[in-house]
Amino acid sequence: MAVLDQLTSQQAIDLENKYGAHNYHPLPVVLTRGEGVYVWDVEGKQYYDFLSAYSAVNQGHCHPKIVNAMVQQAQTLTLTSRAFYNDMLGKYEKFACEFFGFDKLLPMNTGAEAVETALKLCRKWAYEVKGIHENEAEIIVCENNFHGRTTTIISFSNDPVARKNFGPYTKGFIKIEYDNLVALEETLKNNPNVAGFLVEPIQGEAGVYVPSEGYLTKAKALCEQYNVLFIADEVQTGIARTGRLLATCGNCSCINKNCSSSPDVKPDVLILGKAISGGVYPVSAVLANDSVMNVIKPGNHGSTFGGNPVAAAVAIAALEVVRDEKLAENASVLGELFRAELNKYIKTSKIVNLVRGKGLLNAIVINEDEDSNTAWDICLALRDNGLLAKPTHGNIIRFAPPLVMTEEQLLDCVSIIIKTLKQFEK
Ligand code: IF1
Repeated sequence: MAVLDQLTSQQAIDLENKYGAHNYHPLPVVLTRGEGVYVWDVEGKQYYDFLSAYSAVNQGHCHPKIVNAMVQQAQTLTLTSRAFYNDMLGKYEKFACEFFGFDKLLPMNTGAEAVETALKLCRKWAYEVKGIHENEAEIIVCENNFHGRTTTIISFSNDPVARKNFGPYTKGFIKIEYDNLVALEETLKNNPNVAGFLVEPIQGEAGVYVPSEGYLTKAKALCEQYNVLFIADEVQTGIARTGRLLATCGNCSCINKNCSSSPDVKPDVLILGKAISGGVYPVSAVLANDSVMNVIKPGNHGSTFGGNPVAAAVAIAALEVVRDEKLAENASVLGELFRAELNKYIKTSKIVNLVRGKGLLNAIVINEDEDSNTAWDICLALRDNGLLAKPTHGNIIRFAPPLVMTEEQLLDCVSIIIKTLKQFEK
């Protein structure tokens, strides 16, 4: 079989099965092309993408402006390493710092690397600024978190599938219940060695859990009171997905002047990935102000590819698209519409219990056990009806379309979803 031969879906699946490590269980659909909110499989069938590569493709597939920035830069200079300067990185750092309202940015490639970077930054700050004794810093994390796949990150996961038999685990983390301010305050009060609180503004993998109103604001205030860094993992929630530039973004100094949230929840450390590149290239970043970021000195941390000129050009273009196409506003409006339409259906449904989420990060909860196959079977039927989504747990389906969707397309998707759910009503 020549590399350029067009494979059938089954051939592509067989190849992955035989030659690829079995670290995923993909929905059986083989995609070959994407444009905006649509993807096509190798047999030519068109689908709405309702996953957006886990919220990486917020700007839509193959956005011409972002792809063009990548191609132009790829033809000019791709990689210098940080051993030398390049003429794109500084431009990007300035752009992103002004965009999100921080003093400095540290560039990495994947979300997990950016989380690792934030953890290292937090520990170093604890020893050199806060004055915690070396090797004694603790970082508070939440139950059911998802922050990536590295050895340290899975050390504080409580998903047995992600964690079992990968020990010994990294120490220095205290796990508390998500959305529980009492637990946070108790932990802060009883542990003078706490350096940071790492939190997802909405828990994605856990099943799109939106915390109570005011949780993030109060958690941030508690962190300030105890001189602890509030570290927001916005890898999935960030960059317009939840209807604002950031899910933690209140009246901060960022460019999104239309934020509707009243209180200011500005993280001390902001972690971004996925959509910062519109899904065309692995780009991630940690942002912080000088008082924190300046603990990092030459040689302390880095990456061959982090901050490369292609990543920089791509990220500037991807953020410009978010701003110019008003994706946060669109996500907010379409998200309200999506939940309203599904709520109408749910009133009379026996199979769906509820829809929850913010902006265009939503999930429906199926009236079944966690270990049932119903969510998977619904996703197969959605696929057959022209819409791609993925279950998280056996009874939850995540819905996260690209944010460039129009109202007409969204209503079309709602009708596909409802038509499909009807097939499962008992
Ligand atoms: C997988 C979920 C999404 C993330 C948050 C860091 C990272 C992620 C909040 C790491 C990554 C992904 C990775 C993907 C599945 C996935 C996921 F289902 F697990 F929850 F998005 F919904 N922080 N999330 O969500 O970023 O290193 O992957 O670039 O690992 O299978 P990464």
